[in-house]
Amino acid sequence: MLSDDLSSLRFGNVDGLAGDDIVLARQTTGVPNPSGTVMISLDFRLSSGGRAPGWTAIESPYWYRTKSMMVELSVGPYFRVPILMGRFDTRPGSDVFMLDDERRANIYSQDRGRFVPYSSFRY
Ligand SMILES: [Ca+2]
Repeated sequence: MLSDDLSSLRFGNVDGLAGDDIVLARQTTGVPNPSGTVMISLDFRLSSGGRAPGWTAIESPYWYRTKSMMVELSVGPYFRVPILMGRFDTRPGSDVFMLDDERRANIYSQDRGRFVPYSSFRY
């Protein structure tokens, strides 16, 4: 039985091996402390071809958001980080596209092995 929320799953051929892969993106948003700072973390995992018996950790980016940033960005403390799959560059395989808390794009591709900035301006 699958115990994870299906909205945390994305599909694409990230690893370049036959078959679409399942990418799990589990977001955790902490409770704001008295000064209004909150930690947001994402746990990205991949199941190659959707067949692997377990998940392979991709990357677990995290950041802290302050109260002033929430006001500036007009987002609440519990917003979900937008995550998409697709081909966003010329490198092989699907990329994982993520907008961070400053609404800047980052993409992950298998050959880079980590998220890298994809935009200079906020979306
Ligand atoms: Ca694959």
